[in-house]
Amino acid sequence: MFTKILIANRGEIACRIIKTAKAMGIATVAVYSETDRNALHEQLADESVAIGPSPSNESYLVSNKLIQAALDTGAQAIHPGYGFLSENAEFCRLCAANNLVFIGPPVEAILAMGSKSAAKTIMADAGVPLVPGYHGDDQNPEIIKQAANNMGYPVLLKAAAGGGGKGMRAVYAEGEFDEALGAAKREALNSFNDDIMLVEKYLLKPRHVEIQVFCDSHGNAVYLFERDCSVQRRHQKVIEEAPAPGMTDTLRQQMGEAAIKAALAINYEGAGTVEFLLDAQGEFFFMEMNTRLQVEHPVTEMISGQDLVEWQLRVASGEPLPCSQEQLTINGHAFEARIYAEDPDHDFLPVTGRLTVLQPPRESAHVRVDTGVVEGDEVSIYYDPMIAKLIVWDTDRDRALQRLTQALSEYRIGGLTTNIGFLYNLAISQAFQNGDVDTGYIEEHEAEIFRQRDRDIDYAAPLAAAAILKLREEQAAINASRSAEPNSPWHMNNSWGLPQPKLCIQIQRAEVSIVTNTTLPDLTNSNISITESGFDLFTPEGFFHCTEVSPDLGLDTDNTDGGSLRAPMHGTVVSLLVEMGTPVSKGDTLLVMEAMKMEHTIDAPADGMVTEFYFQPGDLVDGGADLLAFAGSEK
Ligand code: MV4
Repeated sequence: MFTKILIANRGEIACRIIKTAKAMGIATVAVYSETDRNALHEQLADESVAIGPSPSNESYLVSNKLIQAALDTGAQAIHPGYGFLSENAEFCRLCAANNLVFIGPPVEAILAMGSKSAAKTIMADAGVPLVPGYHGDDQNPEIIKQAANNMGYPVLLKAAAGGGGKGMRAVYAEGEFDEALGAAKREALNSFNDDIMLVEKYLLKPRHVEIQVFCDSHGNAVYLFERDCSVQRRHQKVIEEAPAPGMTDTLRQQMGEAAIKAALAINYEGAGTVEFLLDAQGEFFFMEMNTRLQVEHPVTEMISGQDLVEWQLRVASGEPLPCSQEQLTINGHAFEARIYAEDPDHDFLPVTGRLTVLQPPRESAHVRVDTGVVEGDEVSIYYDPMIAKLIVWDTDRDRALQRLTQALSEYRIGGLTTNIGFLYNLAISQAFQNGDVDTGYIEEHEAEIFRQRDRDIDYAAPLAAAAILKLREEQAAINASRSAEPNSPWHMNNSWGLPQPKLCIQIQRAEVSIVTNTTLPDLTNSNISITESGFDLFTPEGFFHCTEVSPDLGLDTDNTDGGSLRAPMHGTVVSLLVEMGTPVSKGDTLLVMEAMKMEHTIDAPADGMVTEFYFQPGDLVDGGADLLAFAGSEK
């Protein structure tokens, strides 16, 4: 076994690999870019080496820097993780040339899977089922079209060098064929500098079911069952699970054996994933093979009880596989949800910024969080904005799904927008609960997942009001217990608990006002998490982001020519962001407060100016206290 390895990656996967290496007594070397100087992976490793500027193509993608770092530190092997150089044949060769073990497959296996056409030819010869189609060398457009006509429409054109849906075009009739082929070829040439095309029968709403395989250098091969990754958005996986819903023992065995055939056909070694499309009739077809450890490997670990990184290290160092096929069994059900800094309400644009609050749910036998960041870290523009992978396990799918929704509702992230509410809405949607998933799932259930309709706001408003009252009660209790200490600075009057006839709440993008002396619903089946800009409400009907707006100012925007702005809760004034008497615009941040470790901003309710600040930075203020006097400008 190796005594020292270098991890040529960052973030959660680098941390994941370090964890297993540590447990096996193997020393670890991390590499880090400028931005990652104090990143978690750099801190967790025994040693670390700086590899240059933040952009990946000047650091994590520069083969020579990584090889040099390994040679300088005396590492015997390099684990590439996923992404970056993990499927780069040149890097794999360079490792060998420098007497470093590449913890991954032989270079020939990477090359064999690099072209979809070549891969299909190999798989056909090995007897692995393929989607009917044409993947020949003759690229004469008439030949490709004839193949399409023969199998019948719709067909799917794919770039041989493609991936992630690029250079892919569906064609529904012969009349559209020539134009579609031209467009797909141009896109492929632009993206991959290669316009070799193949054509396949277009399967409607197939499922994406992939098999985890493992091979050693002694000719042994096993499959560690399947993962269902059908729930995707623009070819990005969103929630993965194992085993696949509805999978039978027979089909599992057939797919597992086909995957092993695929791996043996290319003399595979190490961890690999064979992706299949599974149609509604239970027929499956080879799609591609990924020659790396995948992002979603934890769901396989949870149901098999095996540590796949440990398997990789053993196999790469020449040991046989730790288990035979007969020794491997499935125990329970697991889900993985990918938590991203992105904005589902703005086309999932990546979001950058500081993670001012980062409190994952407590880890247990049921909940695992794989992450590479801690509270206070920055999600930068340079890398994938994934914050964490939330992995849950239980004895069956229903229970595991319950664990998932519970854990999502406990996850607290402040400082930037995340997809947690979206994941929650997805996880509670009826068809997902039923295990009725396919690759069209998110598009098909968009209305249910992006619930922002009036009906939902009407449902959420009384719950949000009840949540605000509950939060106030909790705050009052905290204040009361602090007041018990003599000379406590918290020993002040406060306005919590005073009857308030009306609450004004912004829910998602709607503003509503609620009379609170009516009976409000109970919150037993809902969860609340406080964020910087209000609170997140997780209900059995969906996720809602809520903010209490001041009844003085919130809805009645005409009433902005005078008055004051109040502290949303008991806390400390952090900073004053504008000068008294200086004109500001509506929405400008005037003051920042901190309460219960969370920052709250007080924004200008209209164009105008602050005429007086009543507090200075560092001052403690009561909830409801007037913070400043504001004068709106004349219209
Ligand atoms: C297909 C298909 C239907 N029929 N091939 C998408 C990316 C690329 N890796 C292959 N993909 C597909 N190939 C045939 N013959 C549907 C898809 C597809 C898809 C596959 C897996 C997961 C999500 C997907 C989303 C849209 C389309």
